[in-house]
Amino acid sequence: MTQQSFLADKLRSGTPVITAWTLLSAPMVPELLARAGYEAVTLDVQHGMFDFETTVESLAAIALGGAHRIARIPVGDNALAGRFVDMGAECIIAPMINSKKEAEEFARAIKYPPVGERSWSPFRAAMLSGQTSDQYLKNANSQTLSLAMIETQDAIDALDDILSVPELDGVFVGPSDLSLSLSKGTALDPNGVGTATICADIARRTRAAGKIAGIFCLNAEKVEEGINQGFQLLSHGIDTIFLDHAARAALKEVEAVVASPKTPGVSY
Ligand code: 3PY
Ligand code: MG
Repeated sequence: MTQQSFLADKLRSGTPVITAWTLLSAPMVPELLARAGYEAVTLDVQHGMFDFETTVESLAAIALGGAHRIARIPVGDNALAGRFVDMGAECIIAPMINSKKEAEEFARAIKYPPVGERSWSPFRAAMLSGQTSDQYLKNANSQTLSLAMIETQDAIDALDDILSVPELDGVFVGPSDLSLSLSKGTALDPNGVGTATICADIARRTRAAGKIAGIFCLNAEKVEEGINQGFQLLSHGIDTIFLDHAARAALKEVEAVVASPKTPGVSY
């Protein structure tokens, strides 16, 4: 199977891409989200339940479902970033990048020389992208995206430096941690107006630097707002929240039917 399109090309062309976001580590969940029509699926290895094996299986399951493959690594785990791109992730999101040095170290871990120091053995990645090793080597640095999460006051203070790193493809905003950091731990306010204003400024500066801007969104309204602010990669919801909401709605529906049946019940 040859991969028809690449996330990097879509994002660089400016087209917004919406990614589902998954914490549950059963590979069928990301496949189901991909088959539901999400253009990309993000495996959250920072806060989710994934280990290396379930991440590997889930990357293949996303490909089977026809979506683009993204993984978020745990804080500072650049070695894992290298392993995930070897296993076929098209994009790595690195949390809590607070300085130019951290951005450089992260981005260089997933780019081949002379751009970075990625080590060679992309057997699975080449397979999933439908390329020979030679083709993969030729295309990997431009097709494999490094996005640094901006989610602290330190990151905002260092934003111009972070954006000046040539190996870095873009940033991804974490509004929850950002609001916590900006309020010195007193307010978790990912959807607040103050947080949105700062997010808009990050998008503007990132696009002006010629890089990709992404953001974590908890609902459709925030996705719309993010697109209007210039963000190109936008997450939508979380699988655990989807399941929780769907289960509650389904239970409410069945309880209403049981409480006032349209047809007389059978008595035994
Ligand atoms: C944040 O909002 O801080 C995130 O990292 C999203 O998961
Ligand atoms: Mg965060």
